[in-house]
Amino acid sequence: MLSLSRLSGRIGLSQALRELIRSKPAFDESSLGQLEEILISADVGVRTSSRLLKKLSASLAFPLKGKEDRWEGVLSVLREEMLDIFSGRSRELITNADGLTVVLVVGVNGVGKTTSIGKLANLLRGQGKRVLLAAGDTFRAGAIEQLEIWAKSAGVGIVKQKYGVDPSAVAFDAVSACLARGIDVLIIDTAGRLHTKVNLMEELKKVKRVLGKGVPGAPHEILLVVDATTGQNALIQAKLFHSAVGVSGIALAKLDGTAKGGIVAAIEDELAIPVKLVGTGENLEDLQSFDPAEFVQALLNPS
Ligand SMILES: Nc1nc2c(ncn2[C@@H]2O[C@H](COP(=O)(O)OP(=O)(O)OP(=O)(O)O)[C@@H](O)[C@H]2O)c(=O)[nH]1
Ligand SMILES: [Mg+2]
Repeated sequence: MLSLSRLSGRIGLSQALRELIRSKPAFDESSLGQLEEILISADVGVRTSSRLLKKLSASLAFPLKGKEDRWEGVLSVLREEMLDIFSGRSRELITNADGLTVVLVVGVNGVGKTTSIGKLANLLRGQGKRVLLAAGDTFRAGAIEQLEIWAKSAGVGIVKQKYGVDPSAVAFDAVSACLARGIDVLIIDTAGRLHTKVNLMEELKKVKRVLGKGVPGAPHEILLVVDATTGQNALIQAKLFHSAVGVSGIALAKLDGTAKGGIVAAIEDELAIPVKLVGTGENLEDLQSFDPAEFVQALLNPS
């Protein structure tokens, strides 16, 4: 598994920082603009980059004098502000203390929902939880079989119906099955949908309503999967899914496939939705809890 700290050498921001520092060891006012460019090209986003830059300008008095390690000072201000962006949000999966926890997984096509569900089921089962998956994607050919393969690999059960069935019927059945079998966590797969398609968003709202009728407070977690390689587009998806169904956590898939990764900071800064899980590969074990300290270190580590 690729750990977050091992990502550091591959993240564009840290590479670009290294080059900038090498070419220009003294930090001056023009370095601010160069830094901003680097942040934006690493997907940190315009708004969040300007927040970081503002903080930096406010804490540095130009011209900087004396110190040999001025970049160190700059980086420590950046790290601190970046950590502040991630502070104050719980990254634990929300669980239902009174019984069955229901996790609804949503997102646009192909971002990594089904794969992340398989990995999450494995993670939870490893923690001793009894997990069941529901094949709520009754639309895409092969989706049910794909989830069955993941269920088998993770060693958990699955509830499925035929293709074309209303996903909220699958969700309702799955809840009944979980209650009958004393399951701890139900994870529901859904079909990929464009965040701009109103009728498909309505379908998700219906799944949510039906779940709430089956178990009080369900779905306890609405996990939006976004693809780290799509950059700023992930931000738009998160905004629209959040306004439609209320996203409680983000799983950032394919972080291994991008040299950027700054999108995590943009999502948290602009939307205040916690990134809870990070996918770093296609295998069962390639999912980890998101650790902001480790991530910021990887992002802003020029050595
Ligand atoms: N490298 C890498 N690939 C991933 C990761 N997560 C998912 N994938 C790959 O992304 C592709 C799509 O994954 P799926 O899990 O089928 O995505 P989905 O969102 O369920 O897709 P739809 O159901 O069609 O909307 C597959 O080829 C996965 O192997 C990841 O963290 N890293
Ligand atoms: Mg899928």
